[in-house]
Amino acid sequence: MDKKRLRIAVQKSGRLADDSMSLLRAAGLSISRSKDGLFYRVENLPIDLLLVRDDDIPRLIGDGIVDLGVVGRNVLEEYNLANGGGKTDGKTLYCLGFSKCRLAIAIPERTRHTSPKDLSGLRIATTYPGLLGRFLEDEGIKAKIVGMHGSVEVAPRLGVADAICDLVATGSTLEANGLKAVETVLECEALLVGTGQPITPEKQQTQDRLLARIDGVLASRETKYIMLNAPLKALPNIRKLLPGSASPTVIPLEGSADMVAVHAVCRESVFWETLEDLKGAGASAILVVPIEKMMV
Ligand code: PRT
Ligand code: ZN
Repeated sequence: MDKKRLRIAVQKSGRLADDSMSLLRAAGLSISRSKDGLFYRVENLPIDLLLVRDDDIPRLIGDGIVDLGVVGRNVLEEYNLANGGGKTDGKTLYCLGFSKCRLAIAIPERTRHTSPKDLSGLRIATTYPGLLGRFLEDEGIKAKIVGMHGSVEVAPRLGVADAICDLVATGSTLEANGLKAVETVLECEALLVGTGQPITPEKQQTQDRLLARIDGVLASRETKYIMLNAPLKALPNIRKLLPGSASPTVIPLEGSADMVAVHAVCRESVFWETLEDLKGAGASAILVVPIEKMMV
């Protein structure tokens, strides 16, 4: 691979893969597949993508093989803990908001649980011994960590453990195995991670450009453009109701001296309740439209 090209590791297939590629495409990267499926070359920017298993991403970043990576907080923090925490730890640049889940401790449904202390003396099966160990230490609990490589949810039924510590999204896997989540160890989502180390000026320039675009993509996902008509006298109230918008544009309406059009970029979600409140305050012809791209 060319040393002048920025390298980004993304998951080859799995829960992070599609959203990672969509984010990069939304940032304007035109990506073409290679024959071996390991590298993707970006045609319009000096960037190469490395398609790997998610567990390898923190090491690739730590070893400086790639400059950036998209990985779950659970995988990054577990790696950092296993490696003693230090200079080669990946540094989080952005929380990307997808692949959300939590690392939780779960016990059989019928077992009583009122506080973390109830976990004392239990055997807890997990593929995250570092994160579980930190949680137990922080809570002052003595429990046995049973390291597993997968299918942790069956451990209690097999008699290998009394509890598990695993990722939970909808909770249906726990339910299917007669388990209930009782403690949260870590809230997780996909992260954009960098090396925290200096890179060549060419790569830095590419990285800065990419990060500015990712910033724009993330901001535009939350942001909406609102347009409405309002009586001039209702303007102070309407301004207060517009979520996350500091200075809306107010435009006179042709042929009606006491009505104006208000246009605003709202940096927070716009709910039906907000629209109802705006209407209640006198607004009419309210339009909420998504923003495709933005650069601030
Ligand atoms: O092949 P590779 O090693 O790259 O992928 P992988 O199989 O190790 O990981 P993958 O693709 O399953 O998950 C990648 C990342 O997605 C994880 O590291 C998390 O950060 C995030 N993520 C989000 C999840 C889940 N949601 C999730 N539900 N990772 C795993 N699960 C599993 C969980 O382990 C459990 O078995 O799904 C089950 C629970 O789901 P619910 O919906 O039944 O609660
Ligand atoms: Zn994995």
